[in-house]
Amino acid sequence: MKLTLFYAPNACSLVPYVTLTEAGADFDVREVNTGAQEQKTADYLSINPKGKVPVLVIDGEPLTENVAIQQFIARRFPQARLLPTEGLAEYRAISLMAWFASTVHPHLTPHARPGNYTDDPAAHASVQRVAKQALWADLAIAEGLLAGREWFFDHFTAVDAYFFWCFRRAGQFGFDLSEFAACSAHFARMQQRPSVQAVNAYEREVMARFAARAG
Ligand SMILES: N[C@@H](CCC(=O)N[C@@H](CS)C(=O)NCC(=O)O)C(=O)O
Repeated sequence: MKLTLFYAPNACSLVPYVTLTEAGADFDVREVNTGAQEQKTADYLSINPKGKVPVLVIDGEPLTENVAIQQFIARRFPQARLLPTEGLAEYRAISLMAWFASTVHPHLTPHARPGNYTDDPAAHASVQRVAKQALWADLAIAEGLLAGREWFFDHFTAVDAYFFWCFRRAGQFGFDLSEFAACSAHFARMQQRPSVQAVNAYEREVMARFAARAG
């Protein structure tokens, strides 16, 4: 099986990068420079008409949406135990990932791209203020779920990889996240994992390549 991940630095394509690495999967990476709008080119849109990363191309067939990609990886590499498979836990894992995708992620994007939410530049600060309040409510829920636990389930899963990206992205906007002690401890635990160290190093390389190309 040939796997190719379309990946952009800082973006949520980090999620399947970490999960594929945790799975021990053999995969290629195609770097997408979203700063240069490569995701909106005709070539890219022919792979993903949504013009977003990630895409995981599986034997030539594109699969989009982190919720689906994470489940694909977990089922394809069962020995890595990347999602619970028993009882309600299986569905609670999907429920959490759906929440990250449908709610938490949209409360992050306005801090990078307020223009996606209003065509009035004077309203950017207001959009960001409201998104931050909503993000804080999300993080308070995650804090409750992680309190006293190492991982969302009884061992590391793809859900942890996904939440790691959400929390990392929030930190990249310069927010002080220290009040979320359990989330911060989860983040620190994730930073120790070789998969995360690999993606951090790879991200630095890609960003340096893009910067060199931009001159
Ligand atoms: N619902 C999608 C979200 C994908 C998404 O929004 N990706 C962002 C990066 S985090 C992107 O490609 N943005 C580029 C753009 O909007 O032009 C998923 O979970 O896979």
